[in-house]
Amino acid sequence: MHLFSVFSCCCVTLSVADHYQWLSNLTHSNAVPSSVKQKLVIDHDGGADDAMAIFMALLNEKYYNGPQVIALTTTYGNVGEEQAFNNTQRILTVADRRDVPIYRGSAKALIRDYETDYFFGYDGLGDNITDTFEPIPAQKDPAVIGLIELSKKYSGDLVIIALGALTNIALAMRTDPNFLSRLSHLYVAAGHIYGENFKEAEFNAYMDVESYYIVAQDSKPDKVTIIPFSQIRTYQSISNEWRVDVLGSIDTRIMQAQNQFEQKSLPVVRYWSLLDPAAMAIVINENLIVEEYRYSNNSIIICGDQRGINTNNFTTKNEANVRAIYKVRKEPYKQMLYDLFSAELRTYN
Ligand SMILES: [Ca+2]
Repeated sequence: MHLFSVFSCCCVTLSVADHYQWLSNLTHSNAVPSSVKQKLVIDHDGGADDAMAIFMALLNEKYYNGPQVIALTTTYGNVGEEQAFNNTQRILTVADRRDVPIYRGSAKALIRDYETDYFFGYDGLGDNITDTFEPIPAQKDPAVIGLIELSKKYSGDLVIIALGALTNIALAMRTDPNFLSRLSHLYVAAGHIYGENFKEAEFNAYMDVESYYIVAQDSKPDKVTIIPFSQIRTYQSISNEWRVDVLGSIDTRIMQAQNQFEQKSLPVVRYWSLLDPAAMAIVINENLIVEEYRYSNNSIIICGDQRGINTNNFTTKNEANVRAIYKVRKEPYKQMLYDLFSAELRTYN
C-alpha cells in the first residue's frame, strides 16, 4: 500500500476540508481499529521519541477508541529517571492528560550503568526552556509495584510497551512469576537483529544488558514481541523533509510541542527514523504496519567485548521465546502518524 503517496498526488485538487474528510475516511477504514477493552501502560525513558509515542497513544485513545492509557512508568536512558519523570509531566500537560497516573521506576541498571547519549538535548526534550507546567505528583508505589498491581487489576487486557532500559520490566517479571501470563501482551522496543549494518549494541538494550537478558529468558512467544531498531532503521527510514515539512506543519499544540522537543535532533539527521513512535504504531495497528515477523530464540550477550549484542535464532513457535518484528511498512506508518496528529483538526470540519 502507498497511502501517503496517494494523498500527495491528490493534494493539489482537494480543498483543505476535502483533505481532512478524505484522510478521515481513509483512517477509519484502514488505519486504526477500535480496541476499547484493552488498557495500555507505557514504560519510557523521557526522550523526544518517547514523547511522540505517548502522544500517539493518547490521540489514538481519544480519536479512534484505542486502548486506554492507564499509566506511564519512568525509566532512564535518553535522560536520567529524574528528568524522565519531569518530562512525563511536561508531555501530559501538553496533551491535556494530567489525569494519567505516573509511576516512577528504577533510576539505575541492575548491575552496570552507562552514560546517557543526550541525543534529544540535555533535558531529552530539545532543551526548550520556555514551557512551564504545574507539577503532577507521582503515584506512591514505585513502577514495579504499579506494573504488577495493574496486571492484576486488568488481567488479560493489559498491554505494556517498553521504550527504554528494561529494568522495571525485568524486576516486575522476577518479583511476580505470574506477571507476564496476566498481560495481554508485552512489546519491547529494544535491540538489533545483528547484521552487516548493525554490528553494535542497540541503545535501549545496552542501557541495562542484564535486564534485557532476564526479560528474554522469561519470555513466551505468544506474550512478548521484540521490536528491533535495526528493522525500523532498515524499512522505515523517512526523509527529514517529510518529518519537518509535512508532519511538522500540522498546526496543533501537540505537534508544535513535538517539533520543539525534536529541535536538537532534527537538524543533525538526514533520515528520520525513531524507534519509539515506530513501535507505538505497531501496538496501535500491527496488521497495518507489520509485513513480517519471525519466531526467535532471542537473547543478549552479557560477557566480553560483544556485551549488549543481541542474538537471534529464527525457529518455530514451539522453540522460540519471542516474536521478533522483521519487516515493517513505511507508507502506512507515515499515514498513521499524519492521521493521528491531525485528528483534532478534523473534528472541526
Ligand atoms: Ca525511549
